[in-house]
Amino acid sequence: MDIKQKCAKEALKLIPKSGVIGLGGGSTISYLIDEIKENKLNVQIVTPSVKTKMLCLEKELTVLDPMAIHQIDIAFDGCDEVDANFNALKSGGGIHTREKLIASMSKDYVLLIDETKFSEVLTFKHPVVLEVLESAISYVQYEVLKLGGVPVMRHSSAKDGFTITENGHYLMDVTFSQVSDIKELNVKLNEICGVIGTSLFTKEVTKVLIVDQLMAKEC
Ligand code: ABF
Repeated sequence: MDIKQKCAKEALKLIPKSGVIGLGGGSTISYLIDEIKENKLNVQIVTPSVKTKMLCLEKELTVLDPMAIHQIDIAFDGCDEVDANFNALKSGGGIHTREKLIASMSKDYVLLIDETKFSEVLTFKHPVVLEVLESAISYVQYEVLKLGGVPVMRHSSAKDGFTITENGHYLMDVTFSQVSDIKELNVKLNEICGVIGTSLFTKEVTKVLIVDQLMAKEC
């Protein structure tokens, strides 16, 4: 069995029999959707991801608009890297602003990973991605350089130009070679005018499921 599938099977055990749950994007979440369908769970799903929404609708699962929701009991998501203090980078998908909204609404936000994605302290081998307002691109690049980051605009391909998010904004991949205070960095990035959201999650994650090992944040 695929390791992500195994992780999804374990995640299923955390889902209540009914109610509203959050599902993010990524391949592990796709497996979790299969499990929810197969096990006939009577849940309503709220998701930041168009792909996840489509997969759910294809399986005739109920999908709610996040606009109608202000609280979720439990939400599941993938990530690129998470550390022992539950700081996480969710840089690959480019939908982190909407993912963070679902995470913020959720009492429990569980990351589903394999052990290659876990580190004692975030290594920042993945960039911090900023969703940026078009007119602020230059200004944000300038401010990010002052914080020691190296900004590169994300391209869908050289021909197509910059990647545009589902919110109509741009993605800036910012590489940091050294980060002394992760939370402070996130505060500073969020303070830059024109930054809509960062892919660095410093306070939302409450649990991490490493295949079949559940870690919970101490409150
Ligand atoms: C997403 O989850 C992105 O941050 C990341 O690229 C992705 C990885 O998840 P998986 O390994 O399950 O595909 O939210």
